[in-house]
Amino acid sequence: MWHLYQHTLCPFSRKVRFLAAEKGVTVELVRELPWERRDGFIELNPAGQTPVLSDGTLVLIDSVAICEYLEETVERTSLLGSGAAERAEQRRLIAWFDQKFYSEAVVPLLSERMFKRVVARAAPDAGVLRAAGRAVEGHLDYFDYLLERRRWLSGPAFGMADIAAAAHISVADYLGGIDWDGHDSTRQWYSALKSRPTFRPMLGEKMEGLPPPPHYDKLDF
Ligand SMILES: N[C@@H](CCC(=O)N[C@@H](CS)C(=O)NCC(=O)O)C(=O)O
Repeated sequence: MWHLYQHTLCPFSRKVRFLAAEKGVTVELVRELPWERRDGFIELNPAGQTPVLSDGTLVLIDSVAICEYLEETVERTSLLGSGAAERAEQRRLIAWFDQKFYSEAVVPLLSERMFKRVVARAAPDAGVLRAAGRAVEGHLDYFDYLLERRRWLSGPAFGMADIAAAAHISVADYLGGIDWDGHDSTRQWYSALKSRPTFRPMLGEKMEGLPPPPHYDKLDF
């Protein structure tokens, strides 16, 4: 049995959970708060980061490595695409979310709205939140541009780029960081993702002391 050490507002954990569900792989969730640096967790992953996937013998670390492991070992429709060019485009967009969207939008939101409220008990910095809002707006404009030309983010087929995107966007949305007005193409695409039975369970989870905005788990938002 696979155990996934994860945190509900960690986008990398959400990406692995969504992908595992799409692949039909059952994982038992272990709640891990990385900032607590629990000894047993540091032994498992010296980097102290979620997610970690382990079956008790094999320990897989880093969401990209875990997703590619599941892609290579589970016989199901490929979520990376069939040709080299398709896979390159999927990987470009996965990196976009894991690096660019994460650092410009998710990190400031997590730090100001989650960490400061739940852990540090400090007031959020309005300037940091404003800059994150501007960054999100620029990203949404780009996703609209792509989705006006493609059915899914990387092309005609649903794939790992959509999974990575939904993981990061859902965390930003939970933290009230997304203004959907004027972004109908991205909103339509995200609504289709929200309705997938493999993704919906995550939208029902709440972090104690930090409720999401009312539209967060609605299909019509
Ligand atoms: N490249 C890693 C990034 C994982 C990551 O940054 N996880 C965050 C939580 S979302 C974390 O554990 N941060 C704690 C730390 O870096 O010490 C992956 O894709 O899994």
